[in-house]
Amino acid sequence: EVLDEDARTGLSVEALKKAILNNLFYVQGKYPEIATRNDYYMSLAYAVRDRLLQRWVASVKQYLEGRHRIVSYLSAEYLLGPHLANNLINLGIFKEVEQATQELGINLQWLLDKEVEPGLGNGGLGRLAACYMDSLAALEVPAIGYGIRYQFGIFEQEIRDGWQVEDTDNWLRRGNPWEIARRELNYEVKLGGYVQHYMDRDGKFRSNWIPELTVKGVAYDTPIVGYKVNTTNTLRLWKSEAPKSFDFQSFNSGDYNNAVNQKIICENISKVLYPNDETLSGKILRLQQQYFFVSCSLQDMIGIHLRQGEKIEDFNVTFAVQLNDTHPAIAIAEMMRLLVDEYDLEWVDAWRVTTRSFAYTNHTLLPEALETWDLELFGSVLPRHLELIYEINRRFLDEVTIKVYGNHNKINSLSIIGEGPRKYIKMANLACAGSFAINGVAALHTELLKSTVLKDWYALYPEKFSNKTNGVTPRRWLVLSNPKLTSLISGKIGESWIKHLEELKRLEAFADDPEFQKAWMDVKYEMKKTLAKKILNRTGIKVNPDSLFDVHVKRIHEYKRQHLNILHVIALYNRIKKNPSLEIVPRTFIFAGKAAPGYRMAKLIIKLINSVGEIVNNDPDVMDRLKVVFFPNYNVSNAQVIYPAADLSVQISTAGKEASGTGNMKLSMNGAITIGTLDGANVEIREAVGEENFFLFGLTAEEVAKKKNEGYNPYSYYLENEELKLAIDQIASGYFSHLDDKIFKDLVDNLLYHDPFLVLADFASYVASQEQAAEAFKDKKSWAKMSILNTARMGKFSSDRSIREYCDEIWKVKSVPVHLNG
Ligand code: 26M
Repeated sequence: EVLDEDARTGLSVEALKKAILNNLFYVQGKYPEIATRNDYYMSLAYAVRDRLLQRWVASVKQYLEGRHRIVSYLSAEYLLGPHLANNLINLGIFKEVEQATQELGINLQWLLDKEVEPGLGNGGLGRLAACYMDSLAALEVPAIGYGIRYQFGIFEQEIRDGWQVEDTDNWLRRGNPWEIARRELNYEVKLGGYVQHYMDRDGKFRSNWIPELTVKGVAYDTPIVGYKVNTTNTLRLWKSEAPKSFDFQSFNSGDYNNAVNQKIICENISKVLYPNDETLSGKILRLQQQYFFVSCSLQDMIGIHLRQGEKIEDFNVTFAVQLNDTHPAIAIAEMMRLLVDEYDLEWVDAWRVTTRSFAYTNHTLLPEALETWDLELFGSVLPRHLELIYEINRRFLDEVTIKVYGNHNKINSLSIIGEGPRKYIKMANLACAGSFAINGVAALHTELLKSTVLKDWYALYPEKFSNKTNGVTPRRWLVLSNPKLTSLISGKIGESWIKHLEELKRLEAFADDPEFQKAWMDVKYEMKKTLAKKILNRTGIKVNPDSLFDVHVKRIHEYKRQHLNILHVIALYNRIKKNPSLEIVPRTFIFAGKAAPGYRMAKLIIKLINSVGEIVNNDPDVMDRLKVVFFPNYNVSNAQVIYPAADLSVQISTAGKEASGTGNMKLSMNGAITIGTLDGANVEIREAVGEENFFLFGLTAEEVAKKKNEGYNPYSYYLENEELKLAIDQIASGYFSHLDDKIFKDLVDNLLYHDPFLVLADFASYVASQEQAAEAFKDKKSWAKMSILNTARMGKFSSDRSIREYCDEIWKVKSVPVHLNG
C-alpha cells in the first residue's frame, strides 16, 4: 500500500490524535503552542475528511463497476447544517474523537462550535433535501444530490430595536474543508440570445441557439456518509464562472471594462440564495440560477451514463431524477433540448426518455407560491426552451383535448402556457406533463392536491399520483442534538432504533415506569437549562427552566400564524393584570424564525413579538410567570439546541395551508407535545401518538374552505370575544409600542377586515386548547408519560421510511452495499 493507512484512515484514538497533529502541521502550518481554535477545527475536519474519502472512493468505484440505477435529486436548496459532528456520528467515531481531543488538551465542543454552517436553503424544503441525502446514504442507495454552491446562503438575522435586520452569510470566509473543487469537471451553459432555424444537408430541420452569454459551471463535491455504513454519496454543487475563452476575446478587442463586467455577470449567477420561501418575485437572475444548475446537472448525468457505455435512449435506466418542487422543472425542457438538438433523437423518442426519467414533488398549495414565469422574460433568457415548451404544450394539448371532450376550462387549466393580459409559463404544469410520478408531502396535502390545484391532472393521470409523507433524520435530530436522551433510550432498548426508528415503540413499555419518567424529565430539564443559558447569552432575557417551554420556531409567515400565538400571550398577560394573584402555570414563549426581507407583514409580526415581550418581560405584576423570547437567527445549529428543550410544540397553521411541516416531527421526536391544527403532517402525527397525547384545536381544512366560501367576517369574532377584543385594541392603541398607534395599524386592519388565515376564527379554540395544555403540565407524571409516548410513536417520521417509499414506489432503486478493500 502506498497510502499511509493508519494516519489517514485509522479510527482508533491514537490514529485520530496523530492525524489531528499531522494536519495541524501539514495543513495549517502550526504547532500546538500557537494554534488557534480554528486551526484545531480545520485539523480535525481534515482528519475526518480523510476517513470519508476512503469510503467515498470505494462508493464511486462500486457504483461505476456494476450497473445500478442512481437517484438524482435536483434541488435549488440544501439546508445542511454543520457537517463535523454529523460525520463523527455517521462514521461512529464521536467517542473516539472526544477522547482524542481531550488527550490533546482541547474541548471537542469548542471545535464543533467553530464550524460556520452551510445555510444553502430557506427552510423546510431545503432541510428536507438534506435529511433525504442522509437517509439515501444510510440506506446504501446510490445517489447524487445536485444543486447550487451559493457563495452567500440564507441571510443572518439580527434583531435591532425589535426589528429584523439582515446581514450577509459569508459562510466560506474561512474556507470549507468539506468540499472538493473539481476544476476539471465543468460544463458550459448558454443564456439569452436567439435561435436560428435551418435545414441541414439531409433535409432535417435544425435549431441553432446563438447565446448572448455563456457561463461555466464548476463542480464542488461534498461527501455524504451514511450512518455506520461505508456508502458515501456525493452532493455536487455548481459554482458559476466565466469561461476561459471569454476574457481572452474581450481583452483582445481591448474592451477591458466589458471583460470585467461580463466576468462579474457570470459569477453573479451562483452568488446568493434568494431568501423567499413560498413567494415568487419573477427575477431574471432566479430563472438563470435554476437553468444554470439544471443544465450542468443534466450534462453531468448524460456524461456519466454514456461513459458507462450505454445508449442515450436508455438514460432513464441509469437515472431516476427527482424534482424538488418546480425550481428545477426547467430540466424537462432542457432534457428535450439536449436529446433533440444535441443528440439528434426524434421528438417522440426524446419525449419517451424524458417522461420516464423525471418525478415531481409538490411542496405547497399556496397559490402565490406556484411558480410562473412571464413568457417574454422567459424567452429572453431561454429562447430555445420557449420554442420547445410551445411544442411540448401543443402535442400535449392535442392529446388531452380528446380526453376532456374539448372542455375549454380544463384545457386552460392544463395548459403549460397561461393567457391573460400577459402570457406566462406554468412550471407546475410543465413538471406534471414531463413526469411519470407526482407526489405530495403529507397525506392531507396529497388529497388536497388531487382535489384542488392538480384536480384536472389527477382526473387524467390518477396512476401518476401518490403520497410520500415527509420524514426527518433521527441521526441529526435526536442522536446529535439530544445525546442525553439518546443514551437514556439506548440504555433501555439498545441502539438499533437509530437505523430502524419504528423500534422506538419498545419505549412504550416504560411510559408508566416512575423511575424512567423521572430520568426522562431530568434530561428534558437539563436541555431546558442549556437553552436558558443560550437565551440569556443571545437576548439578555432570564428564563425559568421550570416554566413550560412553549416553542414556535419556523419561517415567519401569516399562514403559520405566529400572530395567533402572540394574541394568546397577550390574553394571558391581561388575565394576570386583571387578577395579579392568579394561579397560572409559568410559561416561556419561545419564538424563532426569519422573515423574507421583502415581506412587510412578516417583519411586522417579528416586531410585534418583541414589543409584547418588552412589556410582558418587564412588568413587575407578571412576577416572571410569563416570558416572551425571540431567539435570533434561527438556523440548523440553533434548532439543534431548541428542539430538545421544548415542552409544547406549536403547530398552528391555518388548516390546509402547511403542506407537511417537519419541525413538528423533530419536536415530537424530542418529547415535546404538539398543540396544533389538523394540517399537513400534524394529522398523521396525532394519529401516531394518539389523540390523548396531542392538543387539537381549530377549524378543519374543509371548514376553512366552507367559511371562506360563505363570506368570512373576522370583525364579528372580534366583537364577540372580550379577550380577543382587548388584545387587539391594545396592539392598535400602542400599549406595547410606547403609545405609537401607527406601527401595527396595517397588521390590525388586516386582521379585522381581511384575516386571510382565519386567526380570529381560531382564537377562542386555541386559548381553550392552551388551557388544557397548561392543566396537563401540572401533572408531572402524566406529562412525562405523554412525552415518552410522543417519542416512542414517532418511528414513522424517520426520513429513512420516506426514502424507502420513494425507492420502492417511484424510483425503483435498490441498495448497493459498499465494501472497503482490506
Ligand atoms: C421561490 C421563488 C423564488 C425564490 C425562492 C422560492 C422558494 C424557495 C423555497 C419557494 C418556496 C420554497 O420553499 C417552500 C417550502 O419550504 N415548503 C415547505 O416544504 C416542506 C418540505 O416538504 C414542508 O414541510 C412545508 O410544509 C412546506 O411549507
